[in-house]
Amino acid sequence: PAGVAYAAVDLGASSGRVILGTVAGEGLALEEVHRFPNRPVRAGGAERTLHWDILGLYRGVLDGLCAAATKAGRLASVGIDTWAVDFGVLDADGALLGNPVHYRDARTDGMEAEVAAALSAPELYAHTGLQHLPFNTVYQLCAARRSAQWTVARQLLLIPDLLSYWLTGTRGTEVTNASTTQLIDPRTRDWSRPVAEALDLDVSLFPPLRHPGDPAGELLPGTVPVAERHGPVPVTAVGSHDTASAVVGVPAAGEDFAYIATGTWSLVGMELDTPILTEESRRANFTNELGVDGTVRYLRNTMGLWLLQECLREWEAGGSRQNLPGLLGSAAKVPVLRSVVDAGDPEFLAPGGMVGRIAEACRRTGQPVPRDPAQTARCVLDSLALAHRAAVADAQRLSNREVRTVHVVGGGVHNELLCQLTADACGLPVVAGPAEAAAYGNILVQARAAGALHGDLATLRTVLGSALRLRLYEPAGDQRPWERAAARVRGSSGTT
Ligand code: LFR
Repeated sequence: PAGVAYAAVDLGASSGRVILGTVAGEGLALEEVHRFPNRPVRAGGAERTLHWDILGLYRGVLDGLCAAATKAGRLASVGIDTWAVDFGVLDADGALLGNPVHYRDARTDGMEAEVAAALSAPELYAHTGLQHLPFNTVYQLCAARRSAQWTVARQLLLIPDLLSYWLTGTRGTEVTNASTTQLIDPRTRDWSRPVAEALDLDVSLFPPLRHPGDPAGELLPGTVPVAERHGPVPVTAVGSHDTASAVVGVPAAGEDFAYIATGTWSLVGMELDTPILTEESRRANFTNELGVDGTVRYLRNTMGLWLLQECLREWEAGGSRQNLPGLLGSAAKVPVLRSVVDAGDPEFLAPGGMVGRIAEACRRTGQPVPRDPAQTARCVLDSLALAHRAAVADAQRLSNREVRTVHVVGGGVHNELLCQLTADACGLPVVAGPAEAAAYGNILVQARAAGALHGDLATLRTVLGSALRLRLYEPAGDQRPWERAAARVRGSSGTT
């Protein structure tokens, strides 16, 4: 294709993608060149730890970059974003010690108490502004330091930084993703020494911080041979937390918008200039993750399409595989808000037995128990819309800013029922798209670093506006059913 080409590596919890972005003038075109499954693996002795298959993922990255270089001719740069919080442990030779552990593994059980003994939850929040999630890196580190591997550990690399290290031989810690460790102070955007000291964690195990747009080395000779034909290929740091890149890829005009980055998770919130570290914000379980260009991603994690993915996996394993479009069609016919669960409840975090856990939550709260896949799917989607509503309302209240439009980006864009229910629940227009927001954000930051695009985030987003076909969902008028339904869920995730 004509124009300058950039490759975005975007790894989510269920699949990885390599996407080629071509910038010509002020225009931007994206093309997916490779997609591969991300299948966690449970292995080991008695513990049976849930791991990421990191070498399989790296293989997918290499194949994807090969496909991208073959297609583009010359790659101007490569950028990597993945899910957050997880890390690899390196020894003194720079070799990886074991497979990185999945954040859904049970090794963090009991770690909350250990951390709380050193630093109360309000203190931890006042320093880091991070939502309590049982898998935040601090809890994982408390578990990891008990392992035999830890005695020879010399360095920690977050997942995108680990892949970047293998591609380039250079090491750094990209700051948007570092902010999810719960070891960063969002005011200074640097490591929080008080937190590290209180928890006796050595933050110098992480290599120095780098920022979106910073150079992050060049592909090592021989890693992607076809890419080398035109000379060295730089790797550029992007918002390496996929959600940071996805927020850059929100095609918003102006400031009065909320975003919902949908996928395995629903990340619901607003883009702010400064963090909100109040006790009220902590109790509402809002997080202050760092965004690109000095922004703060003020948002709440809710469970997301994970709830449905797990049900689908279970039905398939039980021999009653569901076809997704058919299932969503049947779910659309189930009466709205028949039963709902709290999509923020950590009880839904671990894999396995999801259909039963959803049924049990309905039974416990005195609601009709879903009896078939359509009713279960509808319960999940209504529950997600309800969680979206609560988070959008809380974000406005806590930030004292009004939202006029809700942007839905990520995989959930393809789920029309979810988008419409979200508009209805929020009582606000929903603009859906792009599904590949993280790849868009990744490529916009690379292209700006290379000098092909200019300006702040708002300016970069205008490039998106012209490149995309977006879909608008107008809200149905009546908010009262959603208000009543909100009262039925326990609201451990914080509700209005
Ligand atoms: C989404 C995401 C979320 C993060 C979760 C775990 O892919 O990155 O932002 O909380 O995965 O890393």
